[in-house]
Amino acid sequence: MQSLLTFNHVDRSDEQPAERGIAIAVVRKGTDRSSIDEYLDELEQLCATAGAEIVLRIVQERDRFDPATLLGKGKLAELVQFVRDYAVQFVIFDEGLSPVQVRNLQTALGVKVLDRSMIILDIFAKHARTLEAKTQVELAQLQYLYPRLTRLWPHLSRQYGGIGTRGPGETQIETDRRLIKERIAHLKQRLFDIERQRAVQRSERKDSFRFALVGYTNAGKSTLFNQLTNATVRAEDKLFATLDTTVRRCQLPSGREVLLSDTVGFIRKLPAHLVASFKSTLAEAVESDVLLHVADATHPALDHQIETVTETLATLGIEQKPHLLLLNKVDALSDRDARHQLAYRYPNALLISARTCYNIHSLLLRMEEYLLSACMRMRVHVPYHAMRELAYIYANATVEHRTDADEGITIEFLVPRAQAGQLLSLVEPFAPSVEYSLEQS
Ligand SMILES: Nc1nc2c(ncn2[C@@H]2O[C@H](COP(=O)(O)OP(=O)(O)OP(=O)(O)O)[C@@H](O)[C@H]2O)c(=O)[nH]1
Ligand SMILES: [Mg+2]
Repeated sequence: MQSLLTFNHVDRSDEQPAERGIAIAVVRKGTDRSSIDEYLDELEQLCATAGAEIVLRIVQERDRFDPATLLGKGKLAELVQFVRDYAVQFVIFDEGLSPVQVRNLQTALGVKVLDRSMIILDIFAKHARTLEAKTQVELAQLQYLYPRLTRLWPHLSRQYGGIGTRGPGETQIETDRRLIKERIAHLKQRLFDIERQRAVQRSERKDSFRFALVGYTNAGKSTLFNQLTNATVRAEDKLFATLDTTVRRCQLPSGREVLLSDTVGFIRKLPAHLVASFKSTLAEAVESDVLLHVADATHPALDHQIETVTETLATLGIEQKPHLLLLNKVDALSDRDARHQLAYRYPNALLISARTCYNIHSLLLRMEEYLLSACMRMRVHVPYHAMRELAYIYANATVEHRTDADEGITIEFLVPRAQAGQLLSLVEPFAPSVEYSLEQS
């Protein structure tokens, strides 16, 4: 898929220079310096992932934002000069810009003007590989683009020309709008079909206990996923290396198996359209039993990243799900004190390293505890004529004790709560008084 919005991606191997740009944060007076640096560092990293380089950073503190240009007049004039002096091809704002602001700024500066959402969409477009991810990204792009469609955009009919034809007397923009609307409807239908297939796959896995890795982008989710499941999901020092969801079996120390999923990461100010169009990708996390929240313990903005993830989980309506915070990359912490401080600040978290496998066994034991706490313990006497039911119990529960006697077999087993009802109705005909209790971890 082509990028609709921002950079013409260059293959880094063909030695074309990266596009150069200026990054700007417009903040309220009194915003602390470390937060501003954090925002700009991230914006710079986003640009680098998209294939562009930031050559200058500008901060403007204001009490009031100008609705026409966001920046004040004086700062804008200064910026015009910087654009010339540094010979940059674009200017990027950390804030979301309205369509009018983009147009006015572009006119004043004479170069491409971008905001954070555009660059995130651009990276998603660059990294999307599966049909689902590509469809989701294109939908988000078009929904973002639609209200911004002005004469400044290149004509879309060139890209989507095959879908509709130009009606008599229509202006180019009207044609573009109509093409986009039709394309959006088409993409939504395609996503609906993909989601239906996914729902069938998920319902086939309904009986398994499911863990989902979630977290800020680049926290190490895919690296951990590969360690826990022997998979080979792409893990790189790049933002949004993963855009789709993979599910694999994971074996716990007792030999019990659970399912684990790896998915797209979150980021501060993730464009709302993206979250909405990635609904089917995130469904695995939404329907999981327990969330494993992976955070990069070495990142200077650790607290903010954890907050952002918690907020995104709330947007998805799953902030109340049982979850475990994993502070990853502790192998890269400079000293022992840093680990102690983290353990003190986050008493419920587990410090791990996906790279060196530090504390991975403890993580598996914690996962086992979650599994057991969601199980019921049952004791049933099965007569010898009910061997099919016995086989069913063995296939769907974890048998812990078994006593063979003359009149039948007494077994004690753990079964996930979700399946307990079905199992009870199966064994009831020959075991009317089943003993059971909720397993405590
Ligand atoms: N030092 C160290 N680096 C790690 C560890 N875990 C992951 N990394 C590195 O962190 C970077 C990101 O890892 P990924 O596993 O791709 O992270 P992710 O959360 O899946 O990222 P996205 O899919 O891009 O959101 C890679 O360069 C990894 O090698 C760790 O325990 N220690
Ligand atoms: Mg990943």
